[in-house]
Amino acid sequence: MQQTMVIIKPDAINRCLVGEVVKRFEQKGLQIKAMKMQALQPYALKEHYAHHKDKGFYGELIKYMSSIPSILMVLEGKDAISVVRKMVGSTQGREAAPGTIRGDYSVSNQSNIIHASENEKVAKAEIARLFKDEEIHDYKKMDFDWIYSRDEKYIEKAKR
Ligand code: FUP
Repeated sequence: MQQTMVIIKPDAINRCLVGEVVKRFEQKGLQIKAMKMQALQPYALKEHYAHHKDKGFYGELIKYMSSIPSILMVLEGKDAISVVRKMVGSTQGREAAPGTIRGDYSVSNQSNIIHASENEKVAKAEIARLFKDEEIHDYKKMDFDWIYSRDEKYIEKAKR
C-alpha cells in the first residue's frame, strides 16, 4: 500500500468544508492513517513550497497558509498518490473538473481547499516533515476485505 499526505487548507476550514473533504476520501476507500490540526509555521511552509520560492505568489501563499491552522492527514491505499491527486483536481479551482474537490468547491488558484503530495518522493518527504512516527497508526479496518480484490491483496502481501 502507498501513503500520501493531504493538507486541508485554511480556506476549507473557514468555509466548513473539512467534513465534506474527509468524507470523500473515506467513501473512496482510502484509509486514514493519521489526522491532526496544526498551525503550519512559516519555516515549515517555506520548505514545503520551496519549489515556488521564485514565484510572485510565494509570499502571499506562505501568509495565507500560516493564517490559521490546517488539518493534516496521511492517507493509505493502493496507488494512493495518484488516486488522491485525481480526486483533488487541477491547481486552478476555476479550471478544475466538476466532480473533483477543487472543481466542486474552489474558484481560486490560491484558496483551492487542499494540498496533496505530487509523487512518491515528495510524499515521503512531506510525511517525514510534518508527522512523527507515533502519529501514524497501524490498524486493520474492518471493510478492508471488501475494498480490494483477493489478487490486489495477494500481490501486495507478496511485495512485502
Ligand atoms: P498543486 O500541486 O496542484 O497544489 O499545485 P502547485 O504545486 O503548482 O501549487 C501549490 C500551491 O501554490 C497552490 F495550491 C496554491 C499556490 N498557487 C498560488 O497561490 N497561485 C498560483 O498561481 C499557483 C499556485
